[in-house]
Amino acid sequence: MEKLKKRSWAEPFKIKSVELLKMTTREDRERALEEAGYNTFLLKSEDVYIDLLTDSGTNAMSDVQWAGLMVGDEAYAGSKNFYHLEEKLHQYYGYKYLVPTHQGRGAEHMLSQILIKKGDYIPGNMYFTTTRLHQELAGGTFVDVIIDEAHDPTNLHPFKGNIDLQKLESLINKVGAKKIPYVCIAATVNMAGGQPISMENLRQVRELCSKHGIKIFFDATRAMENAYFIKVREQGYGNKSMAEILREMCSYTDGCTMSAKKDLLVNIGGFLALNDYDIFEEARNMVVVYEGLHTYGGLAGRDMEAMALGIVEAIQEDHMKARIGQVEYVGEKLQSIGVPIVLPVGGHAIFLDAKKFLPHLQQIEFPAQTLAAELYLESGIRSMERGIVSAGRNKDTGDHYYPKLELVRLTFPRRVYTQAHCDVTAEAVEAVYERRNEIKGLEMVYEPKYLRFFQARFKRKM
Ligand code: PLI
Repeated sequence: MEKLKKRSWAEPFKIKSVELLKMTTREDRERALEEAGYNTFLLKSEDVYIDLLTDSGTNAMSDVQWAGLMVGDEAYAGSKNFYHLEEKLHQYYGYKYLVPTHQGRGAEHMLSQILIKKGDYIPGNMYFTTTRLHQELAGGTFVDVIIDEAHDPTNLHPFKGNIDLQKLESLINKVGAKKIPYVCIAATVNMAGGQPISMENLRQVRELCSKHGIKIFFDATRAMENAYFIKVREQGYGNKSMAEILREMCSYTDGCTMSAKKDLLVNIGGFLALNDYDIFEEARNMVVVYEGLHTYGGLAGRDMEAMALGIVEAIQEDHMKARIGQVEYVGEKLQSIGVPIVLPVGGHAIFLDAKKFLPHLQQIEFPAQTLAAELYLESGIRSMERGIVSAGRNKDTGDHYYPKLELVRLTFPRRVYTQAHCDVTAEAVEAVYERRNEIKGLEMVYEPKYLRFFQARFKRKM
């Protein structure tokens, strides 16, 4: 008898409830795609088989979190769930003050409005769509100071989310520290392919910023995934717990914005966390205008309870091993059949390199948008464009940004899909890859003013 040589691991949960999926035909999908203007954001969810659009708010909550909904304290003011969430924030992230928000961009809005003045610069490790827009709406200019390796899909640097200290320092020398209200550090870096930042780099950025009196705000949306990468990749952290690593990461920053819809295993929610009392005071004033009272910030008590419980579940190492392990599993499959993807495989998603996948298309023919549409047509799998459409236009010149990375993101919701779904996904990508030479590009026929990727419409080029 042949021996099984390897010891596998599996998810640290079992399935208690399932949601049935609708299967569609190619004709159904052709019709749905046309109606959606070749934009996967505009598809109806019921027309989707495996939904890899995003890991945002699409997580499966545990039975304990669902039970937590029943102990939601829906008082207008002073809900006990707010205090529970505050306790978990102190315990795991270490920040002093909490302002809940309906989701991440609510926190980004307040932070940007409070700290950014017209003419300011906000350096960051690659842009994120909503983060940069809020910085710009507040009168600031985002400056990308991520290391060059992050823009190269094949570079195997283990921490492609790192900040290039020389780029940061020359910006400080050029515009002056007074024009830089804060450095915005994302962990992991979504647009770079879910790439982590190292602890060493965080520490160095802290030193540099402290020297110039510049604050650091953390986009902690996927910081726990980043903590896992530090644990498995960075020297000296292998024996530290995820909780210790997360606390140390946060200790180099002055506060964070959080979209709890990712790491924290909930369907809605976010917060702004701060150490500075004066900024907190401003945010606490502002939140009542835009989100809701400072003890609920646009959330129901039950949402805050699910989030508090989610923090504790998400920080578990076995959870993170399975979460990131699933993404790596798909990455290995695609690599083995030669499909071009961003390497190393990131925390939350596989990113197909659309420039290499469809080299016959110009960037202005929207290769990533095209590829996302083709994958849906092939299989009912929904993915997301992360290229020229997402990058938008330069606010001063009105020209398209032409990002080096032209990617399609296959994003894995936490605790939702099985290994068989992963196999089906890899096979569908392979089928599109085999007919890649016949694929034609798209033309944009409707372009919204803000965050155009959500609602833009396209048609096939003849
Ligand atoms: O979607 P929000 O407003 O809860 O969060 C905005 C947001 C902020 N930072 C980062 C790194 C994000 O990834 C993020 C949202 N991301 C989405 C929706 C995504 O699909 O990746």
